[in-house]
Amino acid sequence: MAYTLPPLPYAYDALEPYIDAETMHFHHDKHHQTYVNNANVVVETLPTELQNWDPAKLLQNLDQVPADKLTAIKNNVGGHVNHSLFWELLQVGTELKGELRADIEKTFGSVDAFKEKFAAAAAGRFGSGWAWLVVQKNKLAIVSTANQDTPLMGEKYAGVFGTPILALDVWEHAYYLKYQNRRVDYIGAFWNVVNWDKVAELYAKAQ
Ligand code: MN3
Repeated sequence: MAYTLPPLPYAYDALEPYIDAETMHFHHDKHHQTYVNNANVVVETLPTELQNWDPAKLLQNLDQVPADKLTAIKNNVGGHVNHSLFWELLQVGTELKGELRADIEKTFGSVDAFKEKFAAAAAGRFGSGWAWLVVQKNKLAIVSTANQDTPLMGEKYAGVFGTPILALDVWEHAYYLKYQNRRVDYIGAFWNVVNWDKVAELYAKAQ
């Protein structure tokens, strides 16, 4: 059961001017497609049962993956799952509200304090990786991972755990065309394109 590249759930220019259409074309059509292609090459070499699993389930059960395939699975299945989630988390014009807003205020002190802490995790991730808002045992937490690791992989493999409900890709390929080396500006712009409706949906599911 080969993985396929999911189409973007909106037009390439839907996130302008915060994330430009050219970046979205390269990021989705080239980078994500490459993760899908490379994931399919390595998944084909796994035991048949694992080949039929949902890719997220595979990342949650890395103990089952043969050691010599582990890095390729983490990088490429991780890349596929992370980007598939990331596209869905972006949209202009939604609002943080309801239970999720209340929990963010309770956990981090205020929405601004939450954004500051998340931005610091994203800016402080050395090299390539991701910043995450996760649900850990019914509590919100901010974590970051290297490369294409995801909290879904668990502490043993990603250094952190939890169910992702918000993600920010801080690989240079996510921002370099528009922002060059200014990762902090990209992170600032990100708050204009967070799909809070999707975050709230994932938050409800993760309880
Ligand atoms: Mn990326």
